[in-house]
Amino acid sequence: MINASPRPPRPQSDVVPGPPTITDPMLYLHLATTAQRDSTLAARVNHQSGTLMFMTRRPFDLNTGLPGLLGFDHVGIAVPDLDAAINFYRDLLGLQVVHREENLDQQVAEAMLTTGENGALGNQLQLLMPLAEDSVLNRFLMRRGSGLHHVAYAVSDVRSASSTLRKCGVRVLYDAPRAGTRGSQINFVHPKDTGGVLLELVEHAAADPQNG
Ligand code: V0V
Ligand code: CO
Repeated sequence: MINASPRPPRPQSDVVPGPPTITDPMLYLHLATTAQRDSTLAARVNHQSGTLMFMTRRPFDLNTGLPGLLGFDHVGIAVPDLDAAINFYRDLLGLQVVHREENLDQQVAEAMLTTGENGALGNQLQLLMPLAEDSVLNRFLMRRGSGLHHVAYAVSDVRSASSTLRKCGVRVLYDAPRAGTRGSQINFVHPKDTGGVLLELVEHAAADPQNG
């Protein structure tokens, strides 16, 4: 029999604090079962991580998903040696480099690769190498080793998408979008609020030939 733990308070305002991690297994079980019963409960329980995710105070108001979401954009992979990683994907899969850039704001050197035929939106691999020891990417490599770093989604308006997601209670990292690849504007959602994968929002520059 599960102890009747107090129900979590419903978020009252648009600004919802970051998700607490549930360490009490009984509370976790209670929340999981309550969330299953009560479809209007503004909380979701991530069964894998035990993290309570306040996904939104009005999850069903969004209904059709994130307005302005255009599709997948790229998958980002953290690597310690960019040229070695490019050669690896070129030799193994025949991927082609369509763009290279150093982003000093993000402190990364990056290469965009595609399968060739359909080089546009949604079909790109972004290889990222840190440019500085104290960069977030180097911290990631030191802590977790090379591997999947983020999944990026193209949106028509990154400010509006960020604002909507913020209202849904996830931590959007920047108050204002920052410079991304090929003149795009980007923002991120914290991986601890998405089940473990850093989520990037990309609004492509209007002049970008790869834009759609
Ligand atoms: C950190 N963690 C991650 C993660 N980075 N988990 C999944 N995916 C990632 N990428 C985990 C980490 O293992 C810890 O979990 C926890 O989050 C906190 O780690 P931390 O070391 O304290 O975190 P920080 O200080 O490194 O910050 C993490 C965030 C940081 C996400 C806030 O990476 C960030 O600001 N990212 C946004 C900028 C960015 O990533 N730029 C590079 C891509 P445990 O171990 O405690 O469980 S630039 C790009 O994509 C561009 C330019 C583009 O596409 O145009
Ligand atoms: Co990216």
